[in-house]
Amino acid sequence: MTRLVVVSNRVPLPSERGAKAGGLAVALADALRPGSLWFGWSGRRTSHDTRRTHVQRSDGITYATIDLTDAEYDGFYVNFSNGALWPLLHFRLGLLDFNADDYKEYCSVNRRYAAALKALLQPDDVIWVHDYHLIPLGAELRALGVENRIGFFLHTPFVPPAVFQALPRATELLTALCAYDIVGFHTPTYCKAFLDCVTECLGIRTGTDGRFSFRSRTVQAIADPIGIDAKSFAAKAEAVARGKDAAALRESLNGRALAIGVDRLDYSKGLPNRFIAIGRLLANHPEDRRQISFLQIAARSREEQHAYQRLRRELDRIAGETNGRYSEFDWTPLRYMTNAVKRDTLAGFFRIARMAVVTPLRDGMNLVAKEYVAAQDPEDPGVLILSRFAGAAEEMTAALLVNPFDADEIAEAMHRALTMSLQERVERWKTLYGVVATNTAERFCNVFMSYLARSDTVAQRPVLLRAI
Ligand code: GDG
Repeated sequence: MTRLVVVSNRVPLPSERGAKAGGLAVALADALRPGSLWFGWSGRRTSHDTRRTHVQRSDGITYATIDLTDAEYDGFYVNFSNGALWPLLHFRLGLLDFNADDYKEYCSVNRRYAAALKALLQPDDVIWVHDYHLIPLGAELRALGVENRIGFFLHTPFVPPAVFQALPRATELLTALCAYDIVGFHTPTYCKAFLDCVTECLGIRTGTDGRFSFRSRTVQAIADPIGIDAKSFAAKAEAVARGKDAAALRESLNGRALAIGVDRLDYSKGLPNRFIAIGRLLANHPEDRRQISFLQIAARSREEQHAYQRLRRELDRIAGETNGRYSEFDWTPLRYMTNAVKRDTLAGFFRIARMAVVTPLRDGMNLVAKEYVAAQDPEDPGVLILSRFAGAAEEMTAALLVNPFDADEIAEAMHRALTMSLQERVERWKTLYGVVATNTAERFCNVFMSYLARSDTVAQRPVLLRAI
């Protein structure tokens, strides 16, 4: 029987589950049936190269991990993946920091992953590689003679040729992507941007069905939006909203409407503009003062990078200014915390919130938008304010869509959410819930797996190049 091998940069080991269940682990829960293998980095750094693969089993799933040396961690993970690829793929060329040695380390770690993984592979395995850290992995496996079906899914946006070509070695990376059988993206827009890059940078004609031939191999590009398990998230939210933490939050609101933002502390998430928008709301609509309390949970991430340190300082400043200016002795407009909150607790908080403000400058998909909708009380749902530049906006058109660069537009959407009739809230929510309950995590996995599994029917399947 075919075995699924999932590869991601960081493997969430069963022993570490708890406070922070990553979106990837949750999304793949359905695909990872007993018998599957999950391979990647252990999260451990060592001062010297051990070249050991650690293997452990839990609930029938095998977890195989390797450690990275400090030099590999810096060059591969911090500098090239997060310092060059992440800003590039989020249209932030001003933050792109390319260094040829880091790129070398990136390629060399991918080579190491390939060698360690090859030793674990069986002939019928299908391999599903995740995210921008591992773009060259497929080509490295091919170079070692691996002929299994290999798919790649990118969790970030993909950029048009004019942006992509700003990266030194862009063509090498694009060529590496063509070593996969399937290349998946969240939205038709990213899928098209990739095909445009293939045509423009590699001079290859691509079909309207997302297929093209490259060096005797057929590559299939697809759009396959990631989702959540909406029903179980809704049930969790309903239960947790009756619990202790939710009661404490509700009590602290004193009858005011809660606006919530939940993001990794990342410059792609548009947090400074969101904080400025809160000030604009209070300035432009004095009648809304004391009616709203904004809670921003922004769990710290990638703290070793300067761009993230600068972001924290900027947010501290704007939050301080806004609260200094508008707070009253018994009301603070903005609560801002950088500690992570438990996933279950978050679900309850989402249910209490009258609106969620999800305004990334760019985002591959944005699962928070989907979680917020799933968590709502169908009788009295809150309002989703969503950036046009989140992948989720291509599906969630019944949200209040805003330009995240325009603080006044975000402020107006917040005012509209505060004053929206119950009927409009219910109508919008019903449409949004329909999307979230249809495009689930299970569907995401099934669609990708149907392309990845070698079968004669693959050729006849409809290719998801249209918006869903
Ligand atoms: C990447 C892409 C794409 C957040 N704070 C806490 C916490 N979270 C959870 C959220 C959500 C997940 O983390 C974040 O997912 P997002 O999709 O919003 O964003 P990224 O982390 O940037 O994810 C993104 C995603 O991959 C999947 O393909 O959608 O575009 O950038 O589930 O709820 N969870 C807990 N505590 C927190 O404080 N437990």
